[in-house]
Amino acid sequence: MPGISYEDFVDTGYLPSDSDLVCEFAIEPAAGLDMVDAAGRVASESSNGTWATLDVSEDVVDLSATAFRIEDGEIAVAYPRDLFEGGNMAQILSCIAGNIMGMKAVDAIRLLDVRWPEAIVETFRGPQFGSAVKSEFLDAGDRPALATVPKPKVGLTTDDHVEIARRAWLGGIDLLKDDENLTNQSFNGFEDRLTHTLEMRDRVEEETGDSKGYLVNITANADEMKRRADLVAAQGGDFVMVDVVTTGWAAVASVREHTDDLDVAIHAHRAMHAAFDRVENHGVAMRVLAQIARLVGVDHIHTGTANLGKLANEDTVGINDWLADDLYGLNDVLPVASGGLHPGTVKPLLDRIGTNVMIQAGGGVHGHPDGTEAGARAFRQAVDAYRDDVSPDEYAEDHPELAAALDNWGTHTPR
Ligand code: CAP
Ligand code: MG
Repeated sequence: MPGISYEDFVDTGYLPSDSDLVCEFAIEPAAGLDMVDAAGRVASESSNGTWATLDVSEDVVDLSATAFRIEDGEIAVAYPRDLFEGGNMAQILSCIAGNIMGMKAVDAIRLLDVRWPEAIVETFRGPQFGSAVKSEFLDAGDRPALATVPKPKVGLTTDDHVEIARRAWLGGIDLLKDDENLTNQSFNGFEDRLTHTLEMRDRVEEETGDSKGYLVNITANADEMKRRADLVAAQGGDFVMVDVVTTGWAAVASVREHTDDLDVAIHAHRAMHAAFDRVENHGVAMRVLAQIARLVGVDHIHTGTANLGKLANEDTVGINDWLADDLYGLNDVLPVASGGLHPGTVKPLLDRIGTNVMIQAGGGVHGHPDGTEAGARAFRQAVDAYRDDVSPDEYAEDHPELAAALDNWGTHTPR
Protein backbone atom coordinates (compact mmCIF):
# COMPACT_ATOMS: atom_id res chain seq x y z
CA MET A 1 0.00 0.00 0.00
CA PRO A 2 1.42 3.39 -0.94
CA GLY A 3 2.70 5.64 1.78
CA ILE A 4 1.13 9.03 2.31
CA SER A 5 2.65 10.89 -0.61
CA TYR A 6 -0.02 11.99 -3.06
CA GLU A 7 2.18 10.95 -6.01
CA ASP A 8 1.43 7.34 -5.06
CA PHE A 9 -2.17 7.98 -6.12
CA VAL A 10 -1.11 9.01 -9.63
CA ASP A 11 -0.11 6.50 -12.32
CA THR A 12 -0.68 7.53 -15.93
CA GLY A 13 0.38 4.06 -16.99
CA TYR A 14 -2.46 2.41 -15.04
CA LEU A 15 -5.14 0.61 -17.08
CA PRO A 16 -8.43 0.35 -15.15
CA SER A 17 -9.74 -3.17 -14.69
CA ASP A 18 -13.31 -4.07 -15.71
CA SER A 19 -14.31 -4.13 -12.06
CA ASP A 20 -12.93 -0.64 -11.33
CA LEU A 21 -15.38 2.22 -10.98
CA VAL A 22 -14.04 5.14 -13.03
CA CYS A 23 -14.86 8.81 -12.45
CA GLU A 24 -14.17 11.76 -14.72
CA PHE A 25 -13.65 15.09 -12.95
CA ALA A 26 -13.06 18.62 -14.14
CA ILE A 27 -10.67 20.25 -11.67
CA GLU A 28 -9.06 23.63 -11.17
CA PRO A 29 -5.90 23.22 -9.04
CA ALA A 30 -5.42 25.78 -6.27
CA ALA A 31 -2.59 28.30 -6.49
CA GLY A 32 0.81 26.65 -6.16
CA LEU A 33 -0.46 23.22 -7.23
CA ASP A 34 -0.39 21.74 -10.72
CA MET A 35 -2.77 19.19 -12.25
CA VAL A 36 -0.71 16.21 -11.00
CA ASP A 37 -0.63 17.59 -7.45
CA ALA A 38 -4.39 18.14 -7.49
CA ALA A 39 -5.12 14.78 -9.16
CA GLY A 40 -3.18 12.91 -6.46
CA ARG A 41 -5.06 14.72 -3.73
CA VAL A 42 -8.46 14.02 -5.32
CA ALA A 43 -7.66 10.30 -5.75
CA SER A 44 -6.30 10.10 -2.20
CA GLU A 45 -9.09 11.95 -0.40
CA SER A 46 -11.87 10.12 -2.29
CA SER A 47 -10.45 6.69 -1.47
CA ASN A 48 -8.22 5.90 1.54
CA GLY A 49 -5.66 8.70 1.88
CA THR A 50 -5.05 11.64 4.19
CA TRP A 51 -2.48 14.43 4.48
CA ALA A 52 -0.51 13.17 7.49
CA THR A 53 2.23 10.53 7.53
CA LEU A 54 0.84 7.31 8.98
CA ASP A 55 2.51 4.14 10.18
CA VAL A 56 0.42 1.67 8.15
CA SER A 57 0.59 -2.01 9.05
CA GLU A 58 1.06 -4.64 6.35
CA ASP A 59 -2.38 -6.22 6.75
CA VAL A 60 -4.33 -3.07 5.86
CA VAL A 61 -6.32 -3.69 2.64
CA ASP A 62 -5.08 -1.39 -0.11
CA LEU A 63 -8.15 0.50 -1.41
CA SER A 64 -6.21 3.32 -3.04
CA ALA A 65 -7.68 5.07 -6.05
CA THR A 66 -5.48 5.87 -9.05
CA ALA A 67 -5.57 9.04 -11.11
CA PHE A 68 -4.62 7.50 -14.46
CA ARG A 69 -5.51 10.21 -16.96
CA ILE A 70 -4.54 13.87 -16.49
CA GLU A 71 -5.35 16.31 -19.27
CA ASP A 72 -5.80 20.05 -19.20
CA GLY A 73 -8.52 20.62 -16.70
CA GLU A 74 -9.85 17.05 -16.58
CA ILE A 75 -8.74 13.88 -14.82
CA ALA A 76 -9.93 10.27 -14.68
CA VAL A 77 -9.69 8.30 -11.44
CA ALA A 78 -10.12 4.52 -11.06
CA TYR A 79 -11.46 3.07 -7.81
CA PRO A 80 -11.14 -0.58 -6.72
CA ARG A 81 -14.52 -2.30 -6.47
CA ASP A 82 -13.94 -3.28 -2.83
CA LEU A 83 -13.76 0.37 -1.77
CA PHE A 84 -17.55 0.39 -2.11
CA GLU A 85 -20.45 -1.30 -0.34
CA GLY A 86 -22.70 -2.84 -2.97
CA GLY A 87 -26.19 -1.41 -3.10
CA ASN A 88 -25.24 1.52 -0.86
CA MET A 89 -25.37 4.66 -3.02
CA ALA A 90 -24.87 6.93 -0.01
CA GLN A 91 -21.50 5.32 0.75
CA ILE A 92 -20.42 5.43 -2.89
CA LEU A 93 -21.20 9.15 -3.07
CA SER A 94 -19.36 9.77 0.20
CA CYS A 95 -16.29 8.56 -1.73
CA ILE A 96 -16.65 10.01 -5.22
CA ALA A 97 -18.57 13.20 -4.39
CA GLY A 98 -17.73 13.64 -0.72
CA ASN A 99 -14.88 15.57 0.92
CA ILE A 100 -13.23 16.27 -2.43
CA MET A 101 -15.98 18.77 -3.24
CA GLY A 102 -14.63 21.03 -0.50
CA MET A 103 -10.89 20.36 -0.57
CA LYS A 104 -8.57 23.40 -0.68
CA ALA A 105 -6.28 21.64 -3.19
CA VAL A 106 -8.76 22.58 -5.90
CA ASP A 107 -10.54 25.89 -6.47
CA ALA A 108 -13.33 23.96 -8.18
CA ILE A 109 -14.13 20.33 -8.96
CA ARG A 110 -17.04 18.82 -10.90
CA LEU A 111 -17.92 15.14 -11.17
CA LEU A 112 -18.72 14.87 -14.89
CA ASP A 113 -19.37 11.19 -15.52
CA VAL A 114 -19.07 7.75 -13.93
CA ARG A 115 -18.33 4.40 -15.57
CA TRP A 116 -20.29 1.97 -13.37
CA PRO A 117 -18.80 -1.55 -13.51
CA GLU A 118 -21.10 -4.55 -13.67
CA ALA A 119 -19.80 -5.56 -10.23
CA ILE A 120 -21.49 -2.45 -8.81
CA VAL A 121 -24.52 -2.20 -11.14
CA GLU A 122 -25.62 -5.74 -10.21
CA THR A 123 -25.91 -4.72 -6.54
CA PHE A 124 -28.68 -2.22 -7.33
CA ARG A 125 -32.38 -2.90 -8.18
CA GLY A 126 -32.68 -0.47 -11.05
CA PRO A 127 -36.06 0.60 -12.45
CA GLN A 128 -39.01 -1.78 -12.03
CA PHE A 129 -40.62 -0.67 -15.30
CA GLY A 130 -38.69 2.15 -17.00
CA SER A 131 -40.14 3.43 -20.29
CA ALA A 132 -42.45 0.40 -20.37
CA VAL A 133 -44.80 2.46 -18.18
CA LYS A 134 -46.04 3.96 -21.45
CA SER A 135 -47.57 0.63 -22.38
CA GLU A 136 -47.90 -1.02 -18.94
CA PHE A 137 -50.03 1.74 -17.42
CA LEU A 138 -50.88 4.11 -20.29
CA ASP A 139 -51.95 4.02 -23.94
CA ALA A 140 -49.12 6.28 -25.10
CA GLY A 141 -47.66 3.77 -27.57
CA ASP A 142 -44.70 5.41 -29.30
CA ARG A 143 -45.89 8.98 -28.75
CA PRO A 144 -44.66 10.98 -25.73
CA ALA A 145 -46.60 10.44 -22.50
CA LEU A 146 -48.31 13.75 -21.64
CA ALA A 147 -48.45 15.12 -18.11
CA THR A 148 -49.66 18.29 -16.48
CA VAL A 149 -49.38 19.81 -13.01
CA PRO A 150 -52.24 21.83 -11.53
CA LYS A 151 -51.23 25.46 -11.11
CA PRO A 152 -50.86 27.46 -8.86
CA LYS A 153 -48.46 24.74 -7.73
CA VAL A 154 -49.79 24.84 -4.17
CA GLY A 155 -52.85 26.40 -2.54
CA LEU A 156 -55.60 24.66 -4.47
CA THR A 157 -58.12 22.79 -2.35
CA THR A 158 -58.51 19.06 -2.92
CA ASP A 159 -61.78 19.66 -4.78
CA ASP A 160 -60.14 22.21 -7.09
CA HIS A 161 -57.22 19.82 -7.65
CA VAL A 162 -59.58 17.00 -8.60
CA GLU A 163 -61.61 19.22 -10.94
CA ILE A 164 -58.43 20.30 -12.75
CA ALA A 165 -57.48 16.62 -13.04
CA ARG A 166 -60.86 15.88 -14.60
CA ARG A 167 -60.50 18.62 -17.20
CA ALA A 168 -56.90 17.73 -18.03
CA TRP A 169 -57.65 14.02 -18.47
CA LEU A 170 -60.77 14.74 -20.55
CA GLY A 171 -58.64 17.01 -22.73
CA GLY A 172 -56.33 14.10 -23.63
CA ILE A 173 -53.52 14.34 -21.05
CA ASP A 174 -52.32 10.93 -19.80
CA LEU A 175 -50.95 11.89 -16.39
CA LEU A 176 -51.80 14.36 -13.68
CA LYS A 177 -48.71 15.17 -11.60
CA ASP A 178 -48.51 16.78 -8.18
CA ASP A 179 -46.10 19.68 -8.00
CA GLU A 180 -42.78 19.20 -6.26
CA ASN A 181 -43.81 21.12 -3.13
CA LEU A 182 -47.30 19.66 -2.76
CA THR A 183 -47.27 16.81 -0.25
CA ASN A 184 -49.61 16.80 2.79
CA GLN A 185 -50.53 20.39 3.63
CA SER A 186 -53.64 21.67 5.43
CA PHE A 187 -55.32 22.95 2.26
CA ASN A 188 -54.91 19.69 0.30
CA GLY A 189 -54.10 16.66 2.46
CA PHE A 190 -52.35 13.66 0.93
CA GLU A 191 -54.91 10.94 1.74
CA ASP A 192 -57.96 12.96 0.67
CA ARG A 193 -56.22 14.09 -2.52
CA LEU A 194 -55.13 10.56 -3.35
CA THR A 195 -58.53 8.99 -2.83
CA HIS A 196 -60.56 11.63 -4.65
CA THR A 197 -58.12 12.04 -7.54
CA LEU A 198 -58.00 8.27 -8.15
CA GLU A 199 -61.80 8.13 -7.98
CA MET A 200 -61.90 10.85 -10.66
CA ARG A 201 -59.28 8.97 -12.69
CA ASP A 202 -61.53 5.91 -12.69
CA ARG A 203 -64.53 8.04 -13.76
CA VAL A 204 -62.61 9.60 -16.67
CA GLU A 205 -61.21 6.23 -17.75
CA GLU A 206 -64.76 4.92 -17.78
CA GLU A 207 -65.97 7.95 -19.78
CA THR A 208 -63.12 8.04 -22.32
CA GLY A 209 -61.98 4.41 -22.48
CA ASP A 210 -58.42 5.73 -22.18
CA SER A 211 -55.88 4.80 -19.48
CA LYS A 212 -55.02 7.68 -17.17
CA GLY A 213 -52.44 8.02 -14.40
CA TYR A 214 -51.76 10.11 -11.30
CA LEU A 215 -48.22 10.94 -10.20
CA VAL A 216 -48.99 11.56 -6.53
CA ASN A 217 -46.16 13.18 -4.56
CA ILE A 218 -45.30 10.95 -1.58
CA THR A 219 -42.21 13.00 -0.61
CA ALA A 220 -41.70 12.73 3.18
CA ASN A 221 -39.53 10.77 5.61
CA ALA A 222 -38.66 7.28 4.34
CA ASP A 223 -41.11 5.30 6.51
CA GLU A 224 -43.93 7.72 5.73
CA MET A 225 -43.16 7.46 2.00
CA LYS A 226 -43.48 3.68 2.26
CA ARG A 227 -46.80 4.06 4.05
CA ARG A 228 -48.04 6.46 1.37
CA ALA A 229 -46.87 4.12 -1.39
CA ASP A 230 -48.92 1.35 0.24
CA LEU A 231 -51.98 3.61 0.19
CA VAL A 232 -51.42 4.35 -3.51
CA ALA A 233 -51.15 0.65 -4.35
CA ALA A 234 -54.14 -0.28 -2.16
CA GLN A 235 -56.32 2.29 -3.98
CA GLY A 236 -55.28 1.20 -7.45
CA GLY A 237 -52.70 3.89 -8.18
CA ASP A 238 -49.89 2.99 -10.58
CA PHE A 239 -47.38 5.73 -9.78
CA VAL A 240 -45.71 7.57 -6.95
CA MET A 241 -43.64 10.74 -7.26
CA VAL A 242 -40.58 11.40 -5.09
CA ASP A 243 -38.45 14.55 -4.91
CA VAL A 244 -35.30 12.46 -5.06
CA VAL A 245 -32.69 15.13 -4.25
CA THR A 246 -34.44 16.65 -1.24
CA THR A 247 -35.37 13.23 0.18
CA GLY A 248 -31.92 11.74 -0.43
CA TRP A 249 -30.81 8.64 -2.29
CA ALA A 250 -30.97 6.31 0.69
CA ALA A 251 -34.63 7.24 1.20
CA VAL A 252 -35.33 6.72 -2.50
CA ALA A 253 -33.65 3.31 -2.28
CA SER A 254 -35.89 2.41 0.66
CA VAL A 255 -38.97 3.35 -1.34
CA ARG A 256 -37.69 1.37 -4.35
CA GLU A 257 -37.07 -1.68 -2.18
CA HIS A 258 -40.62 -1.30 -0.88
CA THR A 259 -42.18 -0.97 -4.35
CA ASP A 260 -40.70 -4.35 -5.29
CA ASP A 261 -43.88 -5.75 -3.76
CA LEU A 262 -46.15 -3.09 -5.26
CA ASP A 263 -47.01 -2.63 -8.92
CA VAL A 264 -46.11 1.04 -8.63
CA ALA A 265 -43.70 3.08 -10.77
CA ILE A 266 -41.51 5.84 -9.32
CA HIS A 267 -41.49 9.31 -10.88
CA ALA A 268 -38.36 11.21 -9.85
CA HIS A 269 -38.69 14.99 -9.54
CA ARG A 270 -35.23 16.52 -9.24
CA ALA A 271 -35.95 19.78 -7.36
CA MET A 272 -32.68 21.06 -5.78
CA HIS A 273 -30.53 19.34 -8.44
CA ALA A 274 -29.36 22.78 -9.59
CA ALA A 275 -27.59 23.21 -6.23
CA PHE A 276 -25.21 20.52 -7.55
CA ASP A 277 -25.23 20.82 -11.31
CA ARG A 278 -25.87 24.42 -12.35
CA VAL A 279 -22.44 26.00 -11.69
CA GLU A 280 -20.50 24.94 -14.79
CA ASN A 281 -17.14 24.25 -13.09
CA HIS A 282 -18.22 22.77 -9.76
CA GLY A 283 -20.47 20.13 -8.22
CA VAL A 284 -22.06 17.01 -9.69
CA ALA A 285 -23.30 17.00 -13.29
CA MET A 286 -26.96 16.16 -13.95
CA ARG A 287 -25.62 13.25 -16.03
CA VAL A 288 -24.31 11.66 -12.83
CA LEU A 289 -27.50 12.42 -10.86
CA ALA A 290 -29.47 10.65 -13.61
CA GLN A 291 -27.08 7.67 -13.45
CA ILE A 292 -27.55 7.45 -9.68
CA ALA A 293 -31.33 7.62 -10.11
CA ARG A 294 -31.31 4.74 -12.61
CA LEU A 295 -29.20 2.51 -10.38
CA VAL A 296 -31.30 3.29 -7.31
CA GLY A 297 -34.33 2.47 -9.44
CA VAL A 298 -36.61 5.32 -10.49
CA ASP A 299 -38.75 4.73 -13.62
CA HIS A 300 -38.85 8.31 -14.94
CA ILE A 301 -36.73 11.39 -14.16
CA HIS A 302 -36.75 15.03 -15.26
CA THR A 303 -33.70 15.68 -17.47
CA GLY A 304 -34.45 19.09 -18.95
CA THR A 305 -35.85 20.50 -22.18
CA ALA A 306 -32.66 20.71 -24.28
CA ASN A 307 -32.63 24.41 -23.40
CA LEU A 308 -36.14 25.07 -24.73
CA GLY A 309 -37.85 25.70 -21.41
CA LYS A 310 -37.49 28.08 -18.50
CA LEU A 311 -34.78 26.28 -16.53
CA ALA A 312 -31.03 26.24 -17.04
CA ASN A 313 -29.69 24.11 -19.85
CA GLU A 314 -27.86 20.79 -19.53
CA ASP A 315 -26.90 17.95 -21.86
CA THR A 316 -30.46 16.64 -22.05
CA VAL A 317 -29.91 14.58 -25.21
CA GLY A 318 -26.69 12.98 -23.92
CA ILE A 319 -28.28 12.15 -20.58
CA ASN A 320 -31.39 10.70 -22.24
CA ASP A 321 -29.20 8.52 -24.48
CA TRP A 322 -27.40 7.16 -21.42
CA LEU A 323 -30.70 6.44 -19.67
CA ALA A 324 -31.76 4.36 -22.69
CA ASP A 325 -28.42 2.58 -23.23
CA ASP A 326 -27.93 -0.98 -22.06
CA LEU A 327 -26.48 -1.11 -18.56
CA TYR A 328 -25.90 -4.81 -17.87
CA GLY A 329 -29.58 -5.53 -18.39
CA LEU A 330 -30.89 -2.83 -16.04
CA ASN A 331 -34.19 -1.35 -17.21
CA ASP A 332 -34.04 2.01 -18.94
CA VAL A 333 -35.47 5.20 -17.47
CA LEU A 334 -38.09 7.35 -19.21
CA PRO A 335 -36.77 10.95 -19.48
CA VAL A 336 -39.16 13.77 -18.56
CA ALA A 337 -39.02 17.17 -20.26
CA SER A 338 -40.73 19.92 -18.30
CA GLY A 339 -40.47 23.56 -17.31
CA GLY A 340 -41.89 26.37 -19.38
CA LEU A 341 -43.25 24.06 -22.11
CA HIS A 342 -46.45 24.73 -24.05
CA PRO A 343 -48.04 23.53 -27.34
CA GLY A 344 -45.87 25.93 -29.40
CA THR A 345 -42.65 24.38 -28.13
CA VAL A 346 -43.64 20.72 -28.65
CA LYS A 347 -42.26 20.40 -32.20
CA PRO A 348 -38.81 21.92 -31.55
CA LEU A 349 -38.62 19.90 -28.33
CA LEU A 350 -39.43 16.55 -29.95
CA ASP A 351 -37.13 17.37 -32.87
CA ARG A 352 -34.35 17.49 -30.26
CA ILE A 353 -35.24 14.72 -27.80
CA GLY A 354 -37.39 12.28 -29.78
CA THR A 355 -40.71 10.77 -28.68
CA ASN A 356 -39.73 8.06 -26.16
CA VAL A 357 -40.17 10.62 -23.40
CA MET A 358 -42.70 12.14 -21.05
CA ILE A 359 -43.42 15.82 -21.56
CA GLN A 360 -45.05 18.00 -18.91
CA ALA A 361 -46.72 21.37 -19.15
CA GLY A 362 -48.33 23.15 -16.22
CA GLY A 363 -48.63 26.83 -17.11
CA GLY A 364 -48.59 25.75 -20.76
CA VAL A 365 -51.90 23.91 -20.23
CA HIS A 366 -53.75 25.79 -17.47
CA GLY A 367 -52.69 29.18 -18.84
CA HIS A 368 -54.48 28.49 -22.16
CA PRO A 369 -56.90 31.35 -22.95
CA ASP A 370 -59.81 28.90 -22.84
CA GLY A 371 -58.74 27.09 -19.68
CA THR A 372 -57.45 23.68 -18.66
CA GLU A 373 -59.44 21.33 -20.90
CA ALA A 374 -58.71 23.43 -23.99
CA GLY A 375 -55.06 23.66 -22.92
CA ALA A 376 -54.87 19.90 -22.58
CA ARG A 377 -56.47 19.46 -26.02
CA ALA A 378 -53.97 21.94 -27.50
CA PHE A 379 -51.01 20.11 -25.90
CA ARG A 380 -52.27 16.76 -27.23
CA GLN A 381 -53.00 18.27 -30.66
CA ALA A 382 -49.43 19.56 -30.87
CA VAL A 383 -48.19 16.02 -30.21
CA ASP A 384 -50.67 14.51 -32.69
CA ALA A 385 -49.49 17.02 -35.31
CA TYR A 386 -45.94 15.87 -34.70
CA ARG A 387 -46.98 12.24 -35.04
CA ASP A 388 -48.67 13.03 -38.36
CA ASP A 389 -45.68 15.08 -39.51
CA VAL A 390 -47.92 18.11 -40.01
CA SER A 391 -46.74 21.59 -39.02
CA PRO A 392 -48.46 23.00 -35.92
CA ASP A 393 -49.80 25.94 -37.92
CA GLU A 394 -51.34 23.67 -40.52
CA TYR A 395 -52.76 21.32 -37.88
CA ALA A 396 -54.19 24.34 -36.04
CA GLU A 397 -56.29 25.23 -39.07
CA ASP A 398 -58.87 22.65 -37.97
CA HIS A 399 -57.93 22.36 -34.29
CA PRO A 400 -59.08 25.59 -32.61
CA GLU A 401 -57.56 24.83 -29.22
CA LEU A 402 -54.08 24.55 -30.75
CA ALA A 403 -54.72 27.68 -32.82
CA ALA A 404 -55.58 29.63 -29.67
CA ALA A 405 -52.41 28.37 -27.92
CA LEU A 406 -50.21 29.32 -30.87
CA ASP A 407 -51.87 32.75 -31.06
CA ASN A 408 -51.22 33.16 -27.35
CA TRP A 409 -47.65 31.91 -27.01
CA GLY A 410 -46.27 31.26 -30.50
CA THR A 411 -43.06 29.29 -30.07
CA HIS A 412 -41.80 31.57 -27.31
CA THR A 413 -39.79 29.86 -24.60
CA PRO A 414 -40.49 31.59 -21.28
CA ARG A 415 -37.89 32.37 -18.60
C1 CAP B 1 -43.03 22.93 -14.42
C2 CAP B 1 -42.75 22.54 -12.97
C3 CAP B 1 -41.64 21.55 -12.85
C4 CAP B 1 -40.35 21.93 -13.52
C5 CAP B 1 -39.21 21.10 -12.94
C6 CAP B 1 -42.45 23.75 -12.12
O1 CAP B 1 -44.13 23.80 -14.40
O2 CAP B 1 -43.89 21.93 -12.42
O3 CAP B 1 -41.43 21.37 -11.45
O4 CAP B 1 -40.46 21.62 -14.87
O5 CAP B 1 -38.04 21.40 -13.67
O6 CAP B 1 -42.85 23.71 -10.96
O7 CAP B 1 -41.80 24.65 -12.64
P1 CAP B 1 -44.44 24.60 -15.76
P2 CAP B 1 -37.21 20.24 -14.37
O8 CAP B 1 -44.81 23.58 -16.82
O9 CAP B 1 -45.62 25.48 -15.40
O10 CAP B 1 -43.22 25.38 -16.12
O11 CAP B 1 -38.21 19.52 -15.21
O12 CAP B 1 -36.16 20.96 -15.15
O13 CAP B 1 -36.67 19.40 -13.27
MG1 MG C 1 -43.15 21.80 -10.47
